[in-house]
Amino acid sequence: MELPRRARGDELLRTNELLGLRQRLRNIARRHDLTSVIAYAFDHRTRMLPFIHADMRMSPAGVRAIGAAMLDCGFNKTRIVLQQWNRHFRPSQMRLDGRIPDIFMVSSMQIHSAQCEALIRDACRIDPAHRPLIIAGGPKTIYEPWDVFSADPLDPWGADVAVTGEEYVLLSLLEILLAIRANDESLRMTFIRARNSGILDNVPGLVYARTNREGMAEELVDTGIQRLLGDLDELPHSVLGYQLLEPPSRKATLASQALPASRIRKYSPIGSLVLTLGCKFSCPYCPIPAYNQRQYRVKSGQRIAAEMAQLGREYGLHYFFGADDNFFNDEQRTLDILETLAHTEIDGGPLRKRIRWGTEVTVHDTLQLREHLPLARQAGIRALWIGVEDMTATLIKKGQSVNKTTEAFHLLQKYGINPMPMMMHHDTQPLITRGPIPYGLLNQARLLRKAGAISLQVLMITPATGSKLYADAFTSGLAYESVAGKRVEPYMIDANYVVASKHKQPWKKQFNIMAAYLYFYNPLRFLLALVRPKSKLYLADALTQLFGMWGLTQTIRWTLGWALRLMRGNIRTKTAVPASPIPMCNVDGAAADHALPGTPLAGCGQLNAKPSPVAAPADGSAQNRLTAQ
Ligand code: B12
Ligand code: SF4
Repeated sequence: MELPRRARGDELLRTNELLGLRQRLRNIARRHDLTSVIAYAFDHRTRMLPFIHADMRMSPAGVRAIGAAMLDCGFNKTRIVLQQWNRHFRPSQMRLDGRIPDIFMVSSMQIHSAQCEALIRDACRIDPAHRPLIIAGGPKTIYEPWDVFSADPLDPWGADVAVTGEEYVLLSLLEILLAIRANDESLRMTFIRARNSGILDNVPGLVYARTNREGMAEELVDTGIQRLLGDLDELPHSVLGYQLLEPPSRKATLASQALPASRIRKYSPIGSLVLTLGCKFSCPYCPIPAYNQRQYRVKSGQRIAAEMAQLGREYGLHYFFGADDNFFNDEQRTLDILETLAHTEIDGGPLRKRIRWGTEVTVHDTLQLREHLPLARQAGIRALWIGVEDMTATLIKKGQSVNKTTEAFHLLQKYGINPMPMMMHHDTQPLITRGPIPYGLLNQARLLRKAGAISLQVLMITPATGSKLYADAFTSGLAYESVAGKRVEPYMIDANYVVASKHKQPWKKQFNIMAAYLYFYNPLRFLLALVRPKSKLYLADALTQLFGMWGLTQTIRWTLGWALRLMRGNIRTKTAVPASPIPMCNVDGAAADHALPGTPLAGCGQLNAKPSPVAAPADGSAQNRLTAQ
């Protein structure tokens, strides 16, 4: 089920709305000496192909963006902790500026939910009188905000609030809280007063709990779908987030200083950058168009050039990855960015000589832009990840075909850009086929390699939260509950595991993925890549082979056991959509925008429904009252 769309014409923030909010907060921030920690949840069991290097060596843009927004608004006592680098970090032991932080934020993808929950649980061990305000956000929370609240009275834990949106939502929440915060009051206490008064209901993009006397979430209030930032030039500069990274360590606590600028390149040599967001296609298994409210959002060429140049100057970063959904989506806007990057001069030389970058595009748009591909290369692009999915377009039609894909790959290779195909394996695709139509997975891997691919991504089609096909995958008996006694856990929903299939022998699908990778990444091909490389970039092909072989060992290590379980059978499928067990409603007591089918609504909106005016903070007893919330 996709996220609902806001009323037409009301999807985006007004021009300069984020700029205004940032300015207002800067004026308020001086009066509040806030400390905050932002953690990126990461489950190390997900370390395998196709992203075995990037997962550790590219610090995620989401937490950096949130950190940048905090710093930009004047909250400079902020630290970003990546579980990739700090797997023993314990929020219950964190101290920043010698004290327990005022705010603890967690960002998570769906596959890292177990770690997200563990982090929140650990933060909840802090005595309620000193507990930070706990805010959850990121791709998991955007689609399943209820999952950061406990439904079990015998096992209470949970975030105070889930943010289902971006920077603007978080900053709006902070603006409201700081406007009513009393001098000595903890921010969590301020939040509870604000929540109970109903003033948060005017901020679309939040989900908070109405609690009983024991502090248990009895119902969740969803303030609705966020308004999106249309002009991405209004975002705080990406250089800021890097200043806040916690140095890698094995400790549970935080270091006294953030990672120095001189060491950033060592740990995060690839800089992921938001350039554009959104996509014009409508693939039924993809949540991206609906999340973006069918809008296409962009940064200007000048802004992108300025960010890349400054990241190079300050941290020595030269390799970038655009966090785009489909960078070639809009011809005019793409050309604006490419022209600017190709012609910008910095420090007396062309920027394009100092930067190398890649991003995601489609076959269709690559061919549309065929005459501009030399410009793309001139602008520093050296690799493009292309959603080929299935070359024969049996799974999905988005303008690709065997000939078109081959043509697009040849063109890219000709102009010195590495085509990096992303394939989707599905129930009806065999491993290998004979005959004129290259329907089999290996047939396609072979064609793609011949056409110039130096890397390969093969994922099993898996229900994605927020996509059109999501709910149906559960009600139709496609999604597995458990296999041979082992439950499907969140870390396994990364499309590397076969966890949703109607195939009679699903283990074959699991082995097919391994076989395709083994076909593509192997010692023989490594040797060939040394003497007859596919890439014009020196050693790029051979090095990718080495990474691929290493990644494949990890893929086999993690998924072989699952394949064997699939062979044993005893597959139990899910019967219902994984919806919130806690009743959810919108601010008027009607069905919530983020609720999935099956979410209880009965009685929702009755509890504490009558907002109390913003109660004045109880002076001395304010902290004590917290224990009862
Ligand atoms: C770049 C990228 C990657 C990179 C890098 C990830 C990284 N470490 O940076 C790589 C290639 C490694 C990658 C891998 C995968 N990815 Co990926 N990736 C992306 C992509 C294209 C951009 C991410 C990004 O940087 N966005 C820009 C930032 C600014 O946006 P953001 O992270 O969403 O953060 C914003 C908000 O969410 C919010 N926010 C975020 N955190 C928090 C926290 C708080 C407290 C608050 C208030 C707000 C907040 O504010 C932020 C600023 O606007 C997104 C799609 C997209 N356009 O977002 C998919 C995406 C994140 N990936 C996705 C997936 C599924 C994967 C893989 C599982 C794919 C696979 N099968 O292998 C793997 C996982 C690997 C792993 N072990 O973690 C999904 C996640 C779906 C979900 N619901 O969790 C996404 C959303 C794509 C999709 N299908 O919609 N990915
Ligand atoms: S082309 Fe890619 S980003 Fe666009 S809808 Fe399809 S899968 Fe999603």
